[in-house]
Amino acid sequence: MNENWEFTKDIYSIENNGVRAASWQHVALPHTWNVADVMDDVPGYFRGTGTYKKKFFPKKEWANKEVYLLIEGANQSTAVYLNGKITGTHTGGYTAFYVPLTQHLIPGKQNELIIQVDNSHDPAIPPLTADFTFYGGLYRQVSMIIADPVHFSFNEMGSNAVYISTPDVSADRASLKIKAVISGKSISKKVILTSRLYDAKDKLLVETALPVFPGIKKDSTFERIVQIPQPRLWSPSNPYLYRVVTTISDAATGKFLDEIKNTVGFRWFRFDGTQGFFLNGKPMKLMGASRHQDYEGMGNAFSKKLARRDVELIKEMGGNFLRVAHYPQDAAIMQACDELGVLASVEIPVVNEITESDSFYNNSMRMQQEMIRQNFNHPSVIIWCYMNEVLLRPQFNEDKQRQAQYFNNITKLAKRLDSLTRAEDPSRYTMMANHGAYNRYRENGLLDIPMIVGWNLYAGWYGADMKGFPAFLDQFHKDYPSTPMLVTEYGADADPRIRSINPVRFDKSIEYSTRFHQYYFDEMIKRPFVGGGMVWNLADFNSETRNETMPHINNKGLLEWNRKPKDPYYFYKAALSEKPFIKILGAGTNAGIADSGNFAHRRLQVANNFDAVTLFVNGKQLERRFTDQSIAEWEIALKNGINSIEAKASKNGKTYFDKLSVNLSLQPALLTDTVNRFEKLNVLLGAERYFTDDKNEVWIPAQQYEKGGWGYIGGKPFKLSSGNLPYGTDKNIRGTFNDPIYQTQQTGLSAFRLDVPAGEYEITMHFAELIGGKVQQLVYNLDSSGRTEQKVNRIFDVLVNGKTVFKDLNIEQQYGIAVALNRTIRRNVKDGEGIDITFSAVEGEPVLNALQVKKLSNKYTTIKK
Ligand code: GCB
Repeated sequence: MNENWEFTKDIYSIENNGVRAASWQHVALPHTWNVADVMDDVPGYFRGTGTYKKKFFPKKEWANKEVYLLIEGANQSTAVYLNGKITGTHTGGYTAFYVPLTQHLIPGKQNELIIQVDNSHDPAIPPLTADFTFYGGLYRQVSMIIADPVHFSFNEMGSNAVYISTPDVSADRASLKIKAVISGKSISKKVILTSRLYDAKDKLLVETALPVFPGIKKDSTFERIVQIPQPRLWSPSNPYLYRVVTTISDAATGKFLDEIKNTVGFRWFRFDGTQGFFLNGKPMKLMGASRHQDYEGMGNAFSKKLARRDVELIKEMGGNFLRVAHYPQDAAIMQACDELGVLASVEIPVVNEITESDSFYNNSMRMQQEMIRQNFNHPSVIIWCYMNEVLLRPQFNEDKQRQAQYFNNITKLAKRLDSLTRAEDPSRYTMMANHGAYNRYRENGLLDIPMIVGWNLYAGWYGADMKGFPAFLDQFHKDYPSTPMLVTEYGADADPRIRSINPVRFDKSIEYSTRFHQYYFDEMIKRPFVGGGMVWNLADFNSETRNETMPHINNKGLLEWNRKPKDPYYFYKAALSEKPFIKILGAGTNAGIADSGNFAHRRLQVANNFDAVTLFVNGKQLERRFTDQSIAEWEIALKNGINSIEAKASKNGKTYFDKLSVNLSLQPALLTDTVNRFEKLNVLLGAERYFTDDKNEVWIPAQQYEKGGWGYIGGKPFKLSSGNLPYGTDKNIRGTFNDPIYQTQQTGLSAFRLDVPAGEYEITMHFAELIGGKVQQLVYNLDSSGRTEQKVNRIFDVLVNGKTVFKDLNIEQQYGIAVALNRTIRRNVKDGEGIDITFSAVEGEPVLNALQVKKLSNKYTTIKK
């Protein structure tokens, strides 16, 4: 049912026969209506009702059947109408559900299906707030099921009504429990319920048959336990899957009525407070990442194949764990985990806060139950989680008594969810993922409820110092020595366009993030009591309310939004993969400033799992370096143009290598240099990072002017007085995708001078007013503390070689706050004249955010030797 739908966001009323829907658009499923508006500069995205409409032609024979729709995911409230009559509703955006159609179906005629999906904020439905986008739409597959009147139940919370468990598993024997729920308005005939177990080669191992007699209650449960000697065990290194096929057939005629196929894996596991995790009796550190269902250009609506690719990427990295966060995801993800051997936890989206209402409680409980039943048969799943950072946004801060009651209500809900989970599935562990406010969770009793305590830890990112991470782990373990723990999140933003030679926290550079991951990984490996760690996040993802260098995107991914690996991904591959691996990391940046010998210097890292690596730069062999924390490092010198880099290492007599070619555009230190002639320069003022823009231009940090060179004269880098940013702002700059060009600035400069040789030049100045206005309060934005910034008075003139370019420029008044402004001019420059951009204040301090200078021709050139 995925093709040929009509869709509208216009108001469409079923009762009034579709009155007012003005425009319909032809769409195919999966579909979301928020692909574009989550990326624009206008805050917010469409959160309302979308209507989907489809005509279909049920066959005449269906008159004797029961017909259902299976909707695998619709965010977040759904109502289904068939031929104008309501036939089903569902609440919650992340679990599948069946909708009965039989009652209003007209076989042998054209029927019309209308599905209305609403993604508006609803205080009764989790998630209420979160650091991800609540895309609306019918964003997973929809199918129609035509069933015999006697069938496996459709009333099992979206599950397939056959539950497989393995109550006892050892290397010698395993028990297999098959529980099936059979339905049928009236089972008027005797039927046979059969289950068959096949091995991976399709050999039938066990068959059970159970007669079911007429007159049983609707939705009756039947159970069978069988014993399997010497089972082949399921594990990440050998994800061996058996198959269980359960059928209903007519006892008299043998006619087949319904069939459900499941896979089954035999494994046993346990978590231990001091020794971590054990699978099939052997210790195993769980290492992997969390995943959001979100993809560049597609939002949450994409194919099962692409979903599966994410699990493959974890596997290729050497990971053995996926935290399916913060909500249940496409069935293809869980299937891939089973097949590829990736252990998993799954959770419901109770994130940040709760609503103290029965409806919120009930929705949460039902979501948890739907999640468990729908994912019950996956051997990869070992943990059910039900809350993430639920104390992040404590309500009632002004009324401590009321707040205590609110906390108490959270604890109550946690207890109910935990008991429900243990009752639904005694074979798995329960978990909550908490943020670093240790005492708040402890005092509210939340550390005593789940079987595993998960911690989302960001010391060295949101918290000042990375050392806070091991300190936190040790403290918790000291206080709760027998409680198993996982590091359910850790990560640092890495904007793939930003590089740094001296990385610092919050510069958003890839280099800082790689260092962060090396440190965290090492600290977890050192501590057996840490069951494992899940990087936040596998891939960059959309969070519409975020600002920062890449507005609307959380850049903590090991992969970019389109799944291109970043350096930290390769670090993990080196650290985790058992196969030999060697990879030269991004080589920093493709731009640099020459030293007197016409080379640019930088650090080069090679991720690898060898003891030592030899490096060749432009054919010259450098010193062999030992690998430390999966990375070997050198200081290298690169020349202008193409540089070839090769890294080599050997193991057991075999040599492995990786090659990288870096096309460096080298900036002469002296602009009069006749070897590296000045061609162009892109400079970020007030920044210490390198940035590659959407035209593939590389921007380098500014420097102070020295004779014969280039740079600013006077002023200082813009720095917010509050917050943690090393420089610049995290405001979204309107009118550009290249926010980092505008987010930093030199304030109070008197000039920017370039001692370029004679010629014709194009000069582009970039400005943005960075101060003023109300800054939105977002926990996740690095520096947006909900403050209102006082406007600054700033009026200045800009002259280039004595000629006025801006007179009385008042950026805020003329263009607005955080709006990109650029101006391009051309100038003929005489020999010895250079380019002199001067700033003179009328009021306040002049500013410059970025500058581009490009040589167009050598018109006035008189080259001096
Ligand atoms: C967290 C949240 C997650 C955020 C992440 C971040 O602790 O659980 O939803 O995306 O931090 O990047 O800030």
